Amino acid sequence: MIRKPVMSFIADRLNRILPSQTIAVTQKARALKAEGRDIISLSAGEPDFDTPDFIKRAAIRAIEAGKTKYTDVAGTLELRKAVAARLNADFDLDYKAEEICVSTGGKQVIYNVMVSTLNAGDEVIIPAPAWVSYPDIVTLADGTPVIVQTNPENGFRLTAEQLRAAITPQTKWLCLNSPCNPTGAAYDTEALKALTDVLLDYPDIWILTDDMYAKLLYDGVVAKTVVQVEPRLRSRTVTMNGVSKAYAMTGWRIGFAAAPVELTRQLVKLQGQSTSNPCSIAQAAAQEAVSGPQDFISEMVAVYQERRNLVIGMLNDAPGLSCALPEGAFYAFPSIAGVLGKTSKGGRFIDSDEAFVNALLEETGVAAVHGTAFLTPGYFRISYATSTELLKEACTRIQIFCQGLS
Ligand code: AKG
Repeated sequence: MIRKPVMSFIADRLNRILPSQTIAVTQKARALKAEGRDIISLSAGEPDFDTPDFIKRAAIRAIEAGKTKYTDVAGTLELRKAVAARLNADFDLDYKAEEICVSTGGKQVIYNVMVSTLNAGDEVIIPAPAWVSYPDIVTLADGTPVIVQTNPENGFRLTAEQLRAAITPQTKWLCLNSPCNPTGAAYDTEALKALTDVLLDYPDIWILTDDMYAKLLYDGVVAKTVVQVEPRLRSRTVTMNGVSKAYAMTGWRIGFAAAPVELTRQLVKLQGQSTSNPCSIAQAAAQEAVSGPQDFISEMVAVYQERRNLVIGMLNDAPGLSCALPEGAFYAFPSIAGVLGKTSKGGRFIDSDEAFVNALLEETGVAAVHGTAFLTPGYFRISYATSTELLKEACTRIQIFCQGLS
């Protein structure tokens, strides 16, 4: 679908996509705060923890050692080896350095993958709720996103039946994200095996598994990744991960792909003609992150788990909202079914999730992202990667807002 052109000079491919909604809401919240409004932003998927000092020091050492020049387009050999070792330690995966491509964040990994492989008409299956950027990146790359709505009754996990029904001769990729942004749903071995069994029947379909939140799991839940569960899919899987969320390094922009060498070479070719290598200093920091001490991650996870419990409890106490307990990531994705059709104290009619988050922002200063941005109307997403104090205050405001609806 071509949206109304913003400017006739602009290419159709850009008119087909929207600005990133997570970024748009975050920027709006930032602008309101700058105007002096009392805003609590729960919109961005960004850890409030600072990047650990030992990682920062590695970046400072890199600058001082003059590591300020171009690196290999795919990332330094040292970082690619360190990434391979981390994937081995965490998921039992066996990749060589030439099968790793480091990019400027996970987003560039997905972009590289889609632009390198999609022709017009190729379909990409995306289970929804889904992270805002998947469909737009697919569209930008001339592909067709095929959205499959998962059900809350299945914990928002794609089932084998749903996957089989979505497959057509045009299907080129399945995009999986576990734990999922925005629902926090994670696939255990059984849930993943059900999907990989279907994929074994379709040898032309590739799998992009976005494991960005795989270290952020609660209550002892263990999530697996595709190749770990079904090594026969290794030759057609891209395992995507990065340092943004698990190491509190969003601004450093380092993501990576582990993929068969033939595809990796194409990702590198594209990257060499677009951004060249990711930042050399950020690469040095990422190398320290993935190969240095990992114990701070479990400390962060323990804090996220406490916050999750607090937030889910408070949201479920807000009249008209209901929210399942997420297994991973740092998002809550409550349903607003019980408040649709009501009017806020400020006189705003809540006829959609977008109307809900707009009214919430205007009347309480709490910024959240509407479910439609994640392809699932009737919900909204809040990030609980924010201080416990602010979360309490934000959830109290949400409760008061919902109590005031009539
Ligand atoms: C999110 O908020 O969902 C993120 O992953 C970070 C911002 C972005 O969408 O790139």
